[in-house]
Order: sequence, then structure tokens, then C-alpha cells
Amino acid sequence: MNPTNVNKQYLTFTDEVREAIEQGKPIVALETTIISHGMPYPQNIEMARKVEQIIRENGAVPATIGIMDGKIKIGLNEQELEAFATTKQVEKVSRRDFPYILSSGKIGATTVAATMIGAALAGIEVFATGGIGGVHREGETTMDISADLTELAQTNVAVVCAGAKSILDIGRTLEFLETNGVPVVGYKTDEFPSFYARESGYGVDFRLDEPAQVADVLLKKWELGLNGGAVIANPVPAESALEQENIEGVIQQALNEAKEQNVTGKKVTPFLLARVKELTGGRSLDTNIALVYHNAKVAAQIAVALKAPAQ
Ligand code: PSU
Ligand code: MN
Repeated sequence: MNPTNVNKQYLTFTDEVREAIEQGKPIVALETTIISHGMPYPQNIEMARKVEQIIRENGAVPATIGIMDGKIKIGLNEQELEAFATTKQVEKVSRRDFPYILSSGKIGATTVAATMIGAALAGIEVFATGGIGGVHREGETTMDISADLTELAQTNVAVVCAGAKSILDIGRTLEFLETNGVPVVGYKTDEFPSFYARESGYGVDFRLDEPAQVADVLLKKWELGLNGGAVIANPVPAESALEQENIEGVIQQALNEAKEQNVTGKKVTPFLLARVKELTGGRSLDTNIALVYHNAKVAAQIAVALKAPAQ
């Protein structure tokens, strides 16, 4: 089913986003899980504000998406952004959780999967985040595979990210994407980045160096009726990157702790992110913030190119 046919009565828009949609302006969606579960306060609210500013500076309109009061909010005002940054009991919402959270009236932070759903309902084609979820290490036995991957298989939104974290099994994540027909574009890179690091040891499907080239590939995909998203993998800027060798030990320790403490289901990713941050003395958080800003810039450029008249 094409999600754009679904009833839109649950969507509410800020004036800025509503006008942008009406006027056909470029828009970039942003997620709220990264605010509520991906980073501590106050860095999360600073990041949430600045990422919106970067998108505006690059010619697009930001639309941070979250669930509140039984509505899917497309664009958040300052007060709402703060609620996602400071409220203790924000639910983490993926595709599975979406209908219950909407029904309950609870505050729900949207993951990559759920933000794609909201963006598609609103007609937004480009989304900037940090990293996508993926197949977890030992996923072949635990079956812990992020719903982000199955969402990318079906929902027409391009996700600009810094690849997938090496807390995941990157090889199997790429295999899953291939099976499901999700193009993985290396933006100015031949290697799939691993979030904190610019390298992973895995290649990309193809490399593109210009926003207009990315926009053209997306248009062709969707004009052909090949439903689904695309991963636009944009490596963290070199000056903010961590070395892959250095981070591996930290990741191993975090994974061992998660196992010992029986952390499962949707708690796994936030647990690992928080431990990696502690074990790197906060360096991983600086890297995380830097790569989100870079993704926002590239996403805005792609959104602008998508709206540019065909040559
Ligand atoms: N990666 C990050 N920060 C995050 C996430 C991933 O660096 O906050 C979040 C995203 O919202 C992503 C989600 O969609 O974790 C994946 O969770 P899971 O593995 O439970 O699907
Ligand atoms: Mn999972």
C-alpha cells in the first residue's frame, strides 16, 4: 500500500512547514528519537535547534517529526522540541508502536522508521539523521534487525546518514538492504561509513559526488514506481571522526555489558549509544553531533536539487 493514500487526519503542521508544503519548497525531515534517546540533555536540545538552523541556511525548511497528544507533528515549535529533550518518559516509537502511541496520547519519539512514515504521509522526500539501525551483531541468532531496514524497503524517503554504527553487523545490514532493493549511495565516498569512523571495510553500491546526481537517482527510482527509500551514506567529516581501531574495544565492552544485563528489544540501541559515550569520555557524542550537522547540510542540498527544474 502506498502510505500517501492513508488518511492524513492525524497530521498537524507548524505554519512554517505548512507554507513550505503549499509553496513546494524543499523540506528536510528530522527524527526525535535521536533527541529523546540518542543523546543526553542539554546537548540534545542544542543539537535539535542547530540542525534546524543548518537546514534553513542551506535553503530548505526543517520538519522535526514526533508524536504528541494523539497527533503526528510535522514540525515542532520550541516548546515541543524542549519536551522531547527533557521529558523522562518519552516512548521510542518505531512502525510497530505507532498506532498504540497515537491512540494513547502519549509523547512518542520517532525512530528512523517511524520518521520515514510521518515524512511520507506529509509528502517529504528527504530526511537527515545520524545513523540508521541495522542487523545487530549475532542478529543471525537473536533476529535483532532494526525495523529501519524494512521501512527503507517500502517507504519513499531518502535517508541521509553517516552509515550504520559498528555496534551493528554492517555486512549483514548491507546484505539485507540489497535483498530489499534499497540503493546505498556513497556520497563523495567509495566506502560505506561506520558512523563514528569514515571507513568500515565495506563498499557502497555506487558513489555520487553532487546533490543533483543524488536527486536524479531518487527521481528515477520513484518515477519508475520502485517504491522504497535510499540510504545516502555521508561520512563524518575527517576532523571529527574517531579511529575504527580505537572504537572497536569500546564497542565490544558495551556489547558484553548489554548481554550480561540482558538488555533486549528496543532498549539495545540507546543502551549501547550511552555506554559508548561514557567509555569514550564523551568523544563519541562530539562525533555524533558533528555528523548530524553534516548530514543536515547534505540533505538540504539534495532537497533543494529535488525541487530544481529539470534541465
Ligand atoms: N543511531 C544513533 N542515534 C540514535 C539512533 C540510531 O546514532 O538515536 C536511533 C534511531 O532513531 C534509529 C534507532 O532509528 O535508534 C534504531 O533503533 P532499533 O535498533 O531499536 O531499531
Ligand atoms: Mn532492535
